[in-house]
Amino acid sequence: MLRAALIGFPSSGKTTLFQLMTSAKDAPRGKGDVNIGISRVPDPRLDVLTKMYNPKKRTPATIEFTDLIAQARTGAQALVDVAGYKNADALVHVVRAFRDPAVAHPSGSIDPARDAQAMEDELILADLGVAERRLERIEKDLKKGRSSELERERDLVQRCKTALEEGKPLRTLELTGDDRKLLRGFQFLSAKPLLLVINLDEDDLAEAGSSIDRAAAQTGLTGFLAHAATRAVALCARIELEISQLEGDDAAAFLADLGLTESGLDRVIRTTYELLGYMSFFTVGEDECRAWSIARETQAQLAAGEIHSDIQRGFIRAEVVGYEPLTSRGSLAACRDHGEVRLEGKEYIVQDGDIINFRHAT
Ligand SMILES: Nc1nc2c(ncn2[C@@H]2O[C@H](COP(=O)(O)OP(=O)(O)O)[C@@H](O)[C@H]2O)c(=O)[nH]1
Ligand SMILES: [Mg+2]
Repeated sequence: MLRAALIGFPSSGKTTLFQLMTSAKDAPRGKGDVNIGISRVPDPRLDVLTKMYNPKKRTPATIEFTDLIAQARTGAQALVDVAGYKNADALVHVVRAFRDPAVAHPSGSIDPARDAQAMEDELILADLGVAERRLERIEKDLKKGRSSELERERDLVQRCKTALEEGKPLRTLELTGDDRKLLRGFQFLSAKPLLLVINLDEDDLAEAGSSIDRAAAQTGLTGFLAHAATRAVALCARIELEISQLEGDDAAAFLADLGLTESGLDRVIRTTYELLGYMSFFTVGEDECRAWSIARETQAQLAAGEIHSDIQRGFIRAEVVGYEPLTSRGSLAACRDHGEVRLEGKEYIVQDGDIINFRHAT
C-alpha cells in the first residue's frame, strides 16, 4: 500500500482534508497518535472501462493517508517520533493561506511562505542530525580499516550533509539509483517526495482558478516552489467541504463556475500518486474492472504479482492491449481482429493504461 503522511502547522486544514479525501466508509483506523484512511485514486480511464464492461465490481487504485490526531508533535518531530508516520512514501504538506480570523494561527499571522519554509527547515534539520551521526560512525569504522564500500557511503552522506547545510532539501539532489538504494535505510525526510497543498482563502479561489502559478503568486509561494523542487495543488478546504455535499452534476457545475474541471481533493490524491512514481494497469471483465498500482518500469511478471503470487509464479504470457485501441474499438475481440492484442513475455515493461490478461499455469 502506498502511504502518504499529512504534515503542516496546527489549523492549516489537514484534518478537514483528510476526512474529505478518505471516505467515511473506510472508517478511520490506526494506532495511538494517527488516523489512517484510504483514498481512491481518481482515474477517468477506469470510468470508461467500467461503462464498457458493466462489471459487478469497480476497484480503483488506492493510497493510504495518515493524519495526526493530537497536535502535541507537529512537523518533522512527528515524522521522527510517531509510529505510522515514519515510513511514509510521500509527504503532503498543507499550508494555510485562508485568512478567517475565527481560526487562530499558532504564529499569530497568515504567511504561507514563512510557514512552508519553516516546515522545510524542520525536515532539513532532522536530516542533518541523521547525516552527522552516520558520518561520525563511518569515520570511526574507517579508522579500523579501509573499505571502499564505506568510503563510497561516506562521500554520499557527506554530499547530503553539504546540501542540507546549504538549506537544500535532499529531494533536489541528483542521485543515481544506487545512491538512492544506499540512502533508503536512513529514511531522510527531505528526500521524500513532497506535495505542497495551498489551502487558499474562500475569496481567492476564483481568481486562482486552475492556475497553480496564479495561486502561488497570490500566496507568495512562487519562490519557495522553485527552490523546493516540489509540486503543488491549490484548493480551499472549506469550499471542498461544500462541493462534497453536492450531487455529481451540481458539483461539476460548481467547479466549472470556479474555472475547474476536477475537485481539489481529487487533484491532491492524483498528484500524490504521480509524485510517488506510480502508474496503473487494468484488468477488465464482467466480474470486475480494476486498476492496479505499479512503479514505473515494472516488468510484466512482477506486475502479475500485484494480483496474486500464484500468477507471478506460474506466469506464461501477458495478453496486452493499450487503453486507446481498446476504448476506440469498443471490445477486445475487435482489437484481436486488428492484431492489437499483443502477447508479451515476463520482461515486458508494463505501460501506463495497459489492459492485461495474464496467462498462467496453475
Ligand atoms: N475559513 C476556512 N476555515 C478552514 C479552512 N480549512 C480549514 N478551516 C478551519 O480551520 C480549523 C482547523 O482545521 P483542521 O482541519 O482541524 O486543521 P489541522 O489542525 O491542520 O488538522 C477548523 O475549524 C476548520 O474548519 C478553509 O479553507 N477556510
Ligand atoms: Mg488535525
